Amino acid sequence: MSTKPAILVARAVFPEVLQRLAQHFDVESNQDDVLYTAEELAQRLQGKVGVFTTGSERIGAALLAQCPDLRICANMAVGYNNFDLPAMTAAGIVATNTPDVLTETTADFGFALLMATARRMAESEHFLRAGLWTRWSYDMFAGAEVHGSTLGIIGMGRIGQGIARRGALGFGMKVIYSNRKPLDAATEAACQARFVSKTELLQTADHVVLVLPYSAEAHHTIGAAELAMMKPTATLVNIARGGIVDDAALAAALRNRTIAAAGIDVFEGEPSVHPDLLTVPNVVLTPHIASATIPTRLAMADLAADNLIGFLIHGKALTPLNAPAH
Ligand code: 8YV
Repeated sequence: MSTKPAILVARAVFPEVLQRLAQHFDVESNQDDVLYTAEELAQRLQGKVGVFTTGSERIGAALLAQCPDLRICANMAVGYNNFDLPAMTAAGIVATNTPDVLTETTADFGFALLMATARRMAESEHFLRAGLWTRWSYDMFAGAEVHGSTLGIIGMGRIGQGIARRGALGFGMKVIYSNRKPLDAATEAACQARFVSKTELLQTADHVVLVLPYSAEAHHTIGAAELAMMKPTATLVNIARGGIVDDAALAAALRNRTIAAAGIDVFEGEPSVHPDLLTVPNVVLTPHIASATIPTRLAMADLAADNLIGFLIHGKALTPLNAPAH
């Protein structure tokens, strides 16, 4: 019988990461990538001391009560709204995430989505593919200016700061941001960003980008009232989490031209997408891929693995989210 500690890797992952984990652990993996139900996850966690999760595995009090051996959940994501952190701390379970390794890649994507949205890339490509392009015209798919415009960032953490730097230094944008609290002066200066209220941001930004973590308070940060505050020429990008935007209200605002366009990578109830978003033309839709480059996904998987090895073998997680007492 193996003397190695037993862990579960709950989703398919890079084979080299599995091999590295197998040097330290007795690994049960899910390379078929069939999503576990809550019951199946609890059953597979019997006898396991650690679990490698992604955003699709919910870890809460009911599950933890069924898994007495579990000591650590390592999420392959910087966001951790799939974790009930207070319940994990109360149960003595260490939670970890993957900060830093995805910051620049995710900021690249946020900026790409902003540009695709402002310059109507998806809408015009659909037009071309449909064989509707018969001649040039002076205002065909005229979009919004990016360079020199006002960029409003809601949620100024690491990724928000990366988007601010791209906008200010690369595109000469005026950057404003709203956040729980202002950044320190040095960080503000590096991002060339100015702290404003959410209302001022919504009323004055030409492009609004959402990069805040999901929490109950952040639910529907952007709903009908907020969309109505935005300029009719403005665009909205959500690379944060589904639920931060009221997707039904957004679809209505896009249809009524309350705002000009949106770029959305994360959805309420994803992978389901609100059917109205699928029928409005002025939206760029992507399937939660902001961190999706192979080097970044590998770095995320490696960090999640290193958290399991660090804690279970060497007694210390690298990027813990909590510090349970036992
Ligand atoms: C992940 C993300 O790909 O890191 C995050 O918070 O949203 C993405 O980078 C996704 O959560 C899967 O774990």
